Amino acid sequence: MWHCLGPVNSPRAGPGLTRSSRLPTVAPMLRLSVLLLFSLGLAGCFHVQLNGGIAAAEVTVASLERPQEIIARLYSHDPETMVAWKGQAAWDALSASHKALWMGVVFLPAEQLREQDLYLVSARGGDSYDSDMDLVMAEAPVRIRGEWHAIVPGYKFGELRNSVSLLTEACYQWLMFEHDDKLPGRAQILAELDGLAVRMVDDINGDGAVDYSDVLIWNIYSDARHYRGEAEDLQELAMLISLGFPREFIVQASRRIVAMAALPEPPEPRLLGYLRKRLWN
Ligand SMILES: [Ca+2]
Repeated sequence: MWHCLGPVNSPRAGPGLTRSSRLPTVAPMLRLSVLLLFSLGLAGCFHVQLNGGIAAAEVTVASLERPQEIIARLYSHDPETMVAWKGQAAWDALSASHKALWMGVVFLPAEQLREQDLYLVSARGGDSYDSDMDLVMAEAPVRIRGEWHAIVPGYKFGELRNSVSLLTEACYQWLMFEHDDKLPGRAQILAELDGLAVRMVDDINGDGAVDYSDVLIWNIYSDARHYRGEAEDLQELAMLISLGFPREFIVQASRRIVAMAALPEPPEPRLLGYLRKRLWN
């Protein structure tokens, strides 16, 4: 039976600090099942997630240059669509953890997209069945009120697993803030996204380099420990999006996720509090 492990200390984590490794994390076998789930040979498989997967979220794809022109609009899987797709018996036969992992999965179409272009994938609303990330579906889901984003290069829609996550939202909001909502050209955007990735995550896909591909593939269930910042900051952004806070709060929390991850070493707890306060104001 799959189960959650307790907190695992990261080598970067100091005493009294809440590093991302202290998010609920999953056993190695479960990590394998996350990888398998998103590697079923189904290209364009994205996981829409905040703290855990978000079911029945409205997911739109638009050109990054013209975000108001929606190219595709879909909804992430919820229990109802899973039963309609797999059948009641097959759904009932799934373990609790596999049911939870299917929440938030969405297959985005690659046919209408150009590999060399950049796209904005936006997720809105939906239901959180596993906000405590214990991989047990809650009886009554929590309704999500806000929206979050991922900048996705066109060729990524042909890959097997990527996410619209807290980290993709942090990157999107960082870039939008830095450029006063007027994003530069494709090459500069990609270079800046790669630069943010180096600050924020490890080489998650194991290709020997850290770049934006590692942010896109980051899954809060299986890769929480690969975010270099504080679990507290991720959870704060998840809470603000869930409650539908105004964008200025989302921007502040996103910038803190990037900035705190960039610290070379965990600071003293008192300094950490000071930094948070400065970054907040
Ligand atoms: Ca990599």
